[in-house]
Amino acid sequence: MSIYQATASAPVNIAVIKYWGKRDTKLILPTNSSLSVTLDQDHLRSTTTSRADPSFERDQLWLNGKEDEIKPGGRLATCIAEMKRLRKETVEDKNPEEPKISDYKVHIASYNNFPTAAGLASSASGFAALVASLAYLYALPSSPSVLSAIARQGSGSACRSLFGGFVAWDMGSQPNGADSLARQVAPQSHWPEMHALICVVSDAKKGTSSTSGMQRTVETSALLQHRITHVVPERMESISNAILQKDFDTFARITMKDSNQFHAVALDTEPPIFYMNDVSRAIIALVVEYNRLSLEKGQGCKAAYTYDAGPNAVIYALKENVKEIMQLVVSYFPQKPEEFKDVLGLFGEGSL
Ligand code: 2P0
Repeated sequence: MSIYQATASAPVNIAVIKYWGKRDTKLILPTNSSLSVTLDQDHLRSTTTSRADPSFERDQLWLNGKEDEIKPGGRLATCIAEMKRLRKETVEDKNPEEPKISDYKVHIASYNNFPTAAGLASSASGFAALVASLAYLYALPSSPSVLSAIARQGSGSACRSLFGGFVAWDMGSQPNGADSLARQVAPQSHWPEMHALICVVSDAKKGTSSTSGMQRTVETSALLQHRITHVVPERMESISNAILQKDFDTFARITMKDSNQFHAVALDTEPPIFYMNDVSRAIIALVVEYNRLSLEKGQGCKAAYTYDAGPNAVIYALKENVKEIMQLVVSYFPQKPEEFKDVLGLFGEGSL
C-alpha cells in the first residue's frame, strides 16, 4: 500500500513596501503592489505535513497540535480545493495511470516555531508551507508563481513567502486575479550582506487583525487612496532599483517612509488603529539618531526600521553594522536582551 505524505517548510517575510487593503476580499486581490524580504533561518518558519489517505473521512487541520476548523468556503478550504483541482488537471487528467489521490481527504499538521499572530506574519509562512506541502504531496509541476496565486487566497502576504530573497507581489489588474502573483526581484545571493534584526517588543496576540483592520482602512481612509495612486507605484520601482544596485541608503529611506505611511494610514482609519507602542516609537527615535550621526559623516543611512501590524521592530542593516546596532538597541532596552535576534544571515533561493 502506498503512503501519500509530504512535508514542507516556509519562512516569514517582512514587507518593506506594505500590503494594506483589498479590492476583492474573496480572491484576496490587493489595492497596491508590495515588496518584501524573505527571512530564512531556522527561527520564524512554519513546517507543514500533509497526508492523503482513502480511509480519511474529512479534511482536517492541526495548528501547533490543536485542531483548527476548516470552515466550508473559508480560506483553508479554498486553498485545499484549489490544490486538489491543480492535481487533477495537471497530473491525473493528463496521466491516467497516476493515482487519483485528489479524491482522498487530507490531514494537515502545521507548526510555527514563533508566536502566532503577534504581528510576525505567521499567516504568511503558514499558508505558504501549507501550499508547498500539498504541492509536494500531489507532485505538481506548477511553478512557485502559480502556487503563489493559491497561497494568496489563504493570506495575501503568504504569496511572497513562496520565494526566497527580495520578492514583489504585483497587484495585477485582472478581475479573476490571474495576474496578482509574486515574483522574485533578486535572490538572497545577490545581496547576502543584507540582515534583519527582529526586536520582539511584545509577543502578545495583536488587538486588530490585519484582515479586519485593512478592510476598515479601505472603507474610511482618504489617505489610503492617495497612497495607492500616488505613492506606491513609484516606490515599488525605486526600491527594486535600489535592491538591484545594492544601494542601502535608498533602500533604507524608502523602507522607513513606507512603514511610516502604513501606520499613518492605520491612524487615518475610523476608528483609528494603533499598532506601535511607546517602545516601538523609542526604537524609531534610536534608529533616526543613529542614521543622523552616520549622515553627518557622509556615510548614508546604516539602519532601516519597519513595523507590521504589531509593535515589534524589524531593523534591516548590512552585516558590517549589525553588531553595533544590536549593542545599541540592547544598551537602551537592557531588560530583555535575549529577545533581540539577528535572524537574516542567510536566506536560500527557492526557499521552499
Ligand atoms: C505586509 N501586512 O505587506 C503587510 C504589512 C501587515 C502590515 O500583509 O487578510 O495577514 O490574510 O490577506 O496577509 C498582513 O496581512 O492579511 C500584511 P490577509 P495578511 O506584510
